[in-house]
Amino acid sequence: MSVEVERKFLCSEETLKILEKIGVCIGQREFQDQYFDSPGFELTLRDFWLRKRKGCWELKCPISTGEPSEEQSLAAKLCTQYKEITNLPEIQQRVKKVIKGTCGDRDIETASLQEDELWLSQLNLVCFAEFTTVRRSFTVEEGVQIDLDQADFGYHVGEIEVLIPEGGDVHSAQEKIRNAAQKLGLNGDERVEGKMNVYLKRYHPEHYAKLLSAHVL
Ligand code: V4E
Repeated sequence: MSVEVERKFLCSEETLKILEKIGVCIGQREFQDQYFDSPGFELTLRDFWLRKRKGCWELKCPISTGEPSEEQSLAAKLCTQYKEITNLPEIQQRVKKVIKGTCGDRDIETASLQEDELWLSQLNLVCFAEFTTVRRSFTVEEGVQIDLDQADFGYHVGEIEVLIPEGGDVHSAQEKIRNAAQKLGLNGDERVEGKMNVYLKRYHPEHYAKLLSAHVL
């Protein structure tokens, strides 16, 4: 299990030029994401994000990093960190725990052996967002990846990402991200919206409003 620490940024022409100069392009790929939740948004209102991408399941779970120190506070404010679970039975158990009591009588371990539709319907999960992304990836130093995403609903966003093991040093990951951002000439001090923020605001404003009220987005 790993923890993804990342900072999003808006990639100007200038930033792209710097990235193409100092970064190493490690490829381009296209993928479709489908996100799932219960009709009452029990997962996303708790900041859990269940996704299927290229046939693989992933659950992003919130982690607490405690109070940031004074000097780290801006780096911390600009970054998000989520634990990523990719093992399907573990995802099912975790989801079941989060949405307690809504999964009926059947055993989820049995469900894990069945088609996706079965466990999704047992847990009353439906797809609430579906979009395709073209992603160009770069590295600027070992362990720091930069993704430039172009979503099919017309939103472009960049991400600086560091993966650490669970329980690893989140603050040093934030520091690496801060250094990479400096190299790219990024000096904004506001959080940049992710693809999901823009998607929900545009296509599911009620869901978006609930997440804003719950301080998830
Ligand atoms: C965690 C999260 C969501 C799930 C999608 O996460 P994100 O990293 O934006 O997507 P993507 O495609 O880059 O995934 P990757 O390929 O890196 O695994 S949707 C909303 N959140 C929460 C969230 C937040 N509160 N604030 C910001 C700036 N981003 C995400």
